[in-house]
Amino acid sequence: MVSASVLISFGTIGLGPFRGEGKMVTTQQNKRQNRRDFLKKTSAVMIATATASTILRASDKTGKKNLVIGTEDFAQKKKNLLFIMTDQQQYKALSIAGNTVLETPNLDRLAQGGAYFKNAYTPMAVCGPARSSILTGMTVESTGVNTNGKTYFYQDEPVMTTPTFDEILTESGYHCEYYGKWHAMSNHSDVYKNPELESENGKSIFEHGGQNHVYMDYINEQFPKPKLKDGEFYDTFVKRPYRPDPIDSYYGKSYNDVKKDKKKRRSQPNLHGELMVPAEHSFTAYQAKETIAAIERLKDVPFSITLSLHMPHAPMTPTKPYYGMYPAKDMTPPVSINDDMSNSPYAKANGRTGMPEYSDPEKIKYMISNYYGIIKEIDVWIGEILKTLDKNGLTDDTLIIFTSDHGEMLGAHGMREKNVFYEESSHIPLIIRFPSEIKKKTVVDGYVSNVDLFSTILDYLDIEAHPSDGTSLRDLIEDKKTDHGKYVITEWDYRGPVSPNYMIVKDGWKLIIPYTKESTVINAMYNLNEDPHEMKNLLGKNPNRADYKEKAEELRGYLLEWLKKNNSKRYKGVKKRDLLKA
Ligand SMILES: [Ca+2]
Repeated sequence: MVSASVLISFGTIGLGPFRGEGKMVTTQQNKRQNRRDFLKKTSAVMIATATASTILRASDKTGKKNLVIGTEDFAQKKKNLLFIMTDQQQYKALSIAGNTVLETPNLDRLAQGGAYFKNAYTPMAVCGPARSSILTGMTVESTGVNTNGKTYFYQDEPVMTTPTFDEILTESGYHCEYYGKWHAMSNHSDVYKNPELESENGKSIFEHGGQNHVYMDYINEQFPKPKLKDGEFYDTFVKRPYRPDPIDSYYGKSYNDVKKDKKKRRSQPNLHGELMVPAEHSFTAYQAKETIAAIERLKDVPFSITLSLHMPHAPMTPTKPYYGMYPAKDMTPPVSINDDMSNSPYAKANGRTGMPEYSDPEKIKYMISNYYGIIKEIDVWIGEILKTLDKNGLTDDTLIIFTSDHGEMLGAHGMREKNVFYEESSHIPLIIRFPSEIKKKTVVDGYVSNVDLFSTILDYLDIEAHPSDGTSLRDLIEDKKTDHGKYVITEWDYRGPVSPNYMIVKDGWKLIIPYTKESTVINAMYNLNEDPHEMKNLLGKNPNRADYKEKAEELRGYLLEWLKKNNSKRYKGVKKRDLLKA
């Protein structure tokens, strides 16, 4: 255990600072003011922690300030955490997962040096809810973060009211830094001690778009905005030129053609093509370099560093050499791209009916090519990060977790993005390496959720267990006899029972249902062992659905067990649902 001298009461940490502060504040300015007030309040807590023991300090980049980076007692422990999360990486987008096109040798090496999870799923297939659950080890129903809107400075009701793993690690003497996308409640971010916490325009890296502002400061200095050449447009994300691919609606158009289109907002998922930025200055390169610098700077103190990469989330605009590295003509469209969806609860999901380019087998090849290029770039940078740990003698004692918040449909069922229970969206990569404690080449078949990561981190770093809805993955990693891993549940509660709300997978069977008796959303069950592309719904309108009642009831039984364990208010609705309803 950690020296008692560095422990203080949890007190205010983790509880919404805005609770009981009266009516909702809506303007950005007021939100910022609230954030600053909160930071002032909590800095008093930090000082109380720091004076409790002999303090280790380091200089920041400029050498101007002293950063409190831990205590002497604690530094002896030398167990670190490096948490790497990509955004929107589907399970199959790794060569170790059997992808025969995309090559990810560094991620494969990471997996072979520890535990590789074949059946890891997101808590909920969208950013904010997934990230809030990962950080706190709580289900989506427990955090209350069931939409992306309930993040950053949300104040309508208390959400995400329990501490994150980094808040607990900070209490235990760890130095925590965070690089990349946040997308959770900002009141949990004051534990991070990055040398730079704001962009030049005063945006915190923990507010909406914060990391992008910091990157813009960087790229404006390194690679000023060039003039457009013929056939190029500005990427609305990094404000640099890109050349669209045939899947992009600007393909083959001139700047004058699209000028009148200006009112039509083109968001990140609409952009596909080659980004005209040198590879060494890409967003991924920038975020990876920040992380490498943090490792170098913190090598002598117990650290928790998170690298939360924006990619391979849209825009699908890799730079050269990653653009074209996997030529579009050689890509294979997903088997389910032309699924007729006649018996799917997702017939209209993700605006698929209005976006025919994602069910076009020729056009989707460009998206796959770019997606793979972007992941190849990530893999190269993971290699650089692993080298940095090796070089500094940190490999054995650094727990590395690599995962993604959710997947990407990439044309499966004629869809892009996530938000659904199909494998491409809900099944994610998970690798855990810790050479001093986890055997090489461990493969875990059990079903797990990223809700389990919180307990796993505390367990491997020898921090006292803390209440959560998850369970440490150590039992599965060490192949202990356990019920853990028998099944996994993913939630979806964005707009109530107008879409399926629960997914349970057990023994390759997947049940997908809404959480009320009344919902008109059709039930679905897929046998992934025989139907891996989820094209044959055995329930819903299937005339033989009664043949599958027993299997569907078995899965619902386990779902009810899980809901009961978590004191879910959805228990009764799920129990009453008619599984044979057409
Ligand atoms: Ca995401």
